[in-house]
Amino acid sequence: RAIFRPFPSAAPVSPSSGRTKISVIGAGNVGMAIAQTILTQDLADALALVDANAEKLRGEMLDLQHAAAFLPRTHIAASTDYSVTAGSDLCIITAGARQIAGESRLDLVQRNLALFREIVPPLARYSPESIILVVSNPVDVLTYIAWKLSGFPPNRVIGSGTNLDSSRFRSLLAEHLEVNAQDVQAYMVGEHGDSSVALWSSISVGGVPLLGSLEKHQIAYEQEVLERIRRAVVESAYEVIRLKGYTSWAIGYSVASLARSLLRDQRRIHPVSLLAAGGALLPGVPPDRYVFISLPALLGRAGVLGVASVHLTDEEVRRLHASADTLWEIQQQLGL
Ligand code: 6V0
Repeated sequence: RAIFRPFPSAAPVSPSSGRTKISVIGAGNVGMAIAQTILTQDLADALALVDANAEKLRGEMLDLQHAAAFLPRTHIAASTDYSVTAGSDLCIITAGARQIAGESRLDLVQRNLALFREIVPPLARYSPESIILVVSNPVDVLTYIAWKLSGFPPNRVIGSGTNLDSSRFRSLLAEHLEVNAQDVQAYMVGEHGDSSVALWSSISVGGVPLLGSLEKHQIAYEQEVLERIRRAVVESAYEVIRLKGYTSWAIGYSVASLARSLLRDQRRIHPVSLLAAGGALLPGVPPDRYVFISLPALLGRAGVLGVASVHLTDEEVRRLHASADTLWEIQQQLGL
């Protein structure tokens, strides 16, 4: 069985000028954590920031510019006008309306759809060759919306999806096993957030498959312990929000690692939200159901290059289908 399933229309991207430009839309907590991680990790020659709040935006730009003496040289610009993003290689969208108490998920999506109608078309016009990376929530539906509004091929529209959930998963497993999280391979897939699916069979530590090794050495493991870790991953976001009001650092590093894999053609595997249904990637989902959901993807300069042929249990497939159905139903009501 092939390791990767090819992704539709992974057309090569025409070579850029050699200078790398990243735009971040939304200079809030998340956008600025991403911007600062991109700067410290030397991932771009030019960084453009866009936000609807002109004063806050200028303040954030100046504050970053004043750190120039401590950072790799990057041209930083900011404007409420999208012309500042022209010629971007990567456009990261973090702007989003926050959920109001009592508001349904659909209402939130509708408000963010209105926002994305202002954001995505000018981004696509000013940077027709770029990759769009959506971070705003609910990320899977908004990635679908960005795909529809941009007219870009699916390999160039990605949602940060369960990349962050997976890094939380790895860090909790590493803590449990007392090893470095960088040596733990583990994926969460599906819908970002509460319904994400932990792929237990994918976990390996230093190349040793975890469940297989426990079984071989007849070490009993409680299904309950595994479920507790999965729940802790889901609850960890709520805990951070309860404690500090928002999440920022982990999503900043998580998105910067995606930016590196994409722009430096690293061909690393990240679970990201991609056009998974409406094709052969989620067997059993009708081909005309276009849903963005996270699967482990091979990322490079052209965006999504392929999708890992992961083994899914019947229960995992059932849960992915349930998420795909929910997302599809929401999308049907958007009138896009
Ligand atoms: P925030 O601090 O409120 O920032 C949002 C920013 O968007 C503000 O600065 C607004 O001024 C700006 N904005 C609003 N409307 C527009 C517009 N039309 N054009 C340009 N800018 C606009 O929110 P925060 O930064 O904390 O979160 C941003 C989004 O990221 C939210 O949707 C979060 O739910 C989402 N997150 C997604 C994560 C993921 O893993 N995908 C993780 C964390 C947060």
